[in-house]
Amino acid sequence: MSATLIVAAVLSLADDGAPGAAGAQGEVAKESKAAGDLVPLNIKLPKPAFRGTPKHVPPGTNLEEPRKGPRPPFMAAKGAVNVAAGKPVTSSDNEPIIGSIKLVTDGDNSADEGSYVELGPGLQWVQIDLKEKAEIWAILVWHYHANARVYHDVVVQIADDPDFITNVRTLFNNDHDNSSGLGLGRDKEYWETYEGKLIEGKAAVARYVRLYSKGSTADDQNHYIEVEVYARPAK
Ligand SMILES: [Ca+2]
Ligand SMILES: [Ca+2]
Repeated sequence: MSATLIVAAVLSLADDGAPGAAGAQGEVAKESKAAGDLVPLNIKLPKPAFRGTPKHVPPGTNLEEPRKGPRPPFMAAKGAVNVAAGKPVTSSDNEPIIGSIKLVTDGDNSADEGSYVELGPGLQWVQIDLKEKAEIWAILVWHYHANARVYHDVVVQIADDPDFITNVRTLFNNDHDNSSGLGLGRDKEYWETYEGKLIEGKAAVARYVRLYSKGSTADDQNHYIEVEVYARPAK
């Protein structure tokens, strides 16, 4: 064995022991032995538009404790990148109040003026066509992070077809009272921040991603700044 090969083998071991591999993601790490080496996901975060979260908890919410400090690195399969950038978006609201649904996948996750689309009040969805089946490791969503707010009935589903009939799987659902009728959600509501909400894909394979929401603590409308889908081509 050449010296180069030995070095490569040692480096590969070091990758497995990268910080953040243990703990909260232990389950994923175990599952993905077959998927090969896990590496920290390379996420480009926007500038924070505000700091801290309000002390009061809005009535009728089912909030998780805000995290102290930055999100730990998320471990995903090597080669998982944002495949949603530039991909076509459709929506339950064809005539947004502000902006265009193209903003959902235009690659800009900043809270700057003009960076968000505003959909009508009540339950609305946006849907991304990844154009081919992908092995999904993480979905990151920024609804709106120019100020602190909590969106209601956030449900994230993946499917094999655009009508969400075939092989529909729910990756996240915080509709704790099933007021949106998509099933009882066990996930918590959360404050929007510049870090976005990271939803684990658990290496599920799908072509279509759909995200629901039903207004926020700020108003009844629904907003998206960006949705990123970290995935690699499905085998
Ligand atoms: Ca955007
Ligand atoms: Ca609800």
